[in-house]
Amino acid sequence: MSRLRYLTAGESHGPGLTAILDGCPAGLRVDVAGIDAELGRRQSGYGRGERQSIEQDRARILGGVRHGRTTGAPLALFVPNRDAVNWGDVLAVEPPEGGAGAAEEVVVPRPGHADLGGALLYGLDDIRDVIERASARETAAKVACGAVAKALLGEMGCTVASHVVAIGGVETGSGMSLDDVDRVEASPVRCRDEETGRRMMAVIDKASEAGDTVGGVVEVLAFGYPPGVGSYVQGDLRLRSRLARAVLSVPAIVGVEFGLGFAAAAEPGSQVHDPIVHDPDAGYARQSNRAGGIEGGISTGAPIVLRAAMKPISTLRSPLDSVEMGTHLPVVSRFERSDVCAVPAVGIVLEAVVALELADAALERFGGATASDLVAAAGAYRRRIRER
Ligand code: EPS
Repeated sequence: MSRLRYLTAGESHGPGLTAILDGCPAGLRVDVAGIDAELGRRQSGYGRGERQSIEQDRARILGGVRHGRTTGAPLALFVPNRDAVNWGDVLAVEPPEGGAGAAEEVVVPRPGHADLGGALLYGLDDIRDVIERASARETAAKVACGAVAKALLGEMGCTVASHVVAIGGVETGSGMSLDDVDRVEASPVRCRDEETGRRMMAVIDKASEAGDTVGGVVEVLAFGYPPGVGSYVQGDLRLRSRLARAVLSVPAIVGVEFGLGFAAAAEPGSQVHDPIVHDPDAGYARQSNRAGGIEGGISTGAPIVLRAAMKPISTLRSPLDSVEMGTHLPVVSRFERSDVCAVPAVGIVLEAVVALELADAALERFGGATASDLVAAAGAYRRRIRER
């Protein structure tokens, strides 16, 4: 069903990450600097670990773009790992000299990670194989694909943005406009309120001193998304179900809510639903946007608003109890270089997966072998519903 789909491959400390983005219409302007800008945003943020000072993520486009425009062919994207040179033969494709076991094996799973489940699932003696692919490094490939989806949405007048609304229990209110974007981007924790941002940084510092980690909540908004995308006729076509799956595909995301979200469960219906109005020029609209831009699984044309909760990073400098695989002896878990807080960074990843899903859903609704076909069909739909 999917029109725009992507797959990623690659390990955290291998040569790099590869992504294939299939189904992008032809004629879309794609510049590598735009993709790199998104990759740079993902690397920044207060609370990130040492790895980000090694990497300066840059994408190479290996297919699907010619003279600055997509051709309709699949895009092939590659983001090299600068850190790969520091890992010698650990990730070598060929068996190491001295046979298996020449590189030190990881046998103690870290609680909260994919380590134990992955080693059991794939019958692995060395947890390194799990760590490498389960690492959030993979999200760089998602962001590279998301940058292209954002460019496509941009053609339709749609902008996807995000801001951090909570870190480690320090919260600010939800809601943002495009006027807030510069303020958010200037904040080390991507919080639009400076004072709250300082308190968020203090919480991160405190966790760092304690050898601990902190999670938080990010709000993602899509402004200018066309109405009429998604459907109620099958559950998997509902725009919320599609977006929820996309958001929950990001490592460490444990919850998602739309519009009023969980708060709606405590309010009477009169305080939850958005009264409908009609303007002869603008057509149908809502007096408020408590639904978060989606009703009956269909976009309303109001901003799409969702929030995602990220659990604290599982790798702790003061580790939790674990068990050595094979011997079953109780041990404390091992420490693998990590972040204290990746909430600001996950906002960029969430923007990417939301943009990919919204672009895919729009392509399903409006079709188009070229970017301009898509824009024309979305415009025709807007005109049709205005006249109803
Ligand atoms: C990350 C790269 C990783 C981690 C982090 C995120 O690099 P390394 O393992 O070399 O330090 O810093 O990943 C995790 C915390 C995790 O749990 O996977 C990145 O590029 O985002």
